[in-house]
Amino acid sequence: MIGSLLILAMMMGLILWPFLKRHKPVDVPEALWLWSGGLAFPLIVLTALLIWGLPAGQSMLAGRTPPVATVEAEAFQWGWTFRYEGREGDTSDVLHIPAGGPVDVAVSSIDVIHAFWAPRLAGKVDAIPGQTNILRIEASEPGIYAGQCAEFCGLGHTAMRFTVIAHAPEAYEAALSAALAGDGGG
Ligand SMILES: [Cu+2]
Repeated sequence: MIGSLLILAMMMGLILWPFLKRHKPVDVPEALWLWSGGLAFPLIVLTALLIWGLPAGQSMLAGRTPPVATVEAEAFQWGWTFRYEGREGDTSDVLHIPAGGPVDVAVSSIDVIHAFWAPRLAGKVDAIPGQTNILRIEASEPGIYAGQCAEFCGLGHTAMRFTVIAHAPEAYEAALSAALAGDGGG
């Protein structure tokens, strides 16, 4: 954010430069503009972003530390079915996780491409038919977090929301059992 604001300010400065300067314009050789502004500058900026971005992206994927829970998120037109490792049944449009540790979500789809996205818990990952993508999410505090399909998937796309409920770790198993038993899969 700060970097892009600095670049924006620099570009605005360059645009304003000819209007503010009353004296004879400085003749900058074209080759200098081309090599510095067109090649060197973007190369430095993009390399810096890549160095920062690769580990940031990697941390979204299942890491080396074992997760505290593993769940499945199956997308369909237009909703979500969540299943839990070692448990019978499922929940619809509400995902229960323990707070305070990484949770691996195995994301897939039964029809078209969707995307799993709970903005406050992680980045987004595509839900692709015939393929399972693992996304690591984490809620530092117990609470209710909003989720949304993030890939246009048809007329019901905008309403394809879900909720992630993060429970205190000691209350998780009981809360999950209640949710799985509660409404027979709803
Ligand atoms: Cu969608």
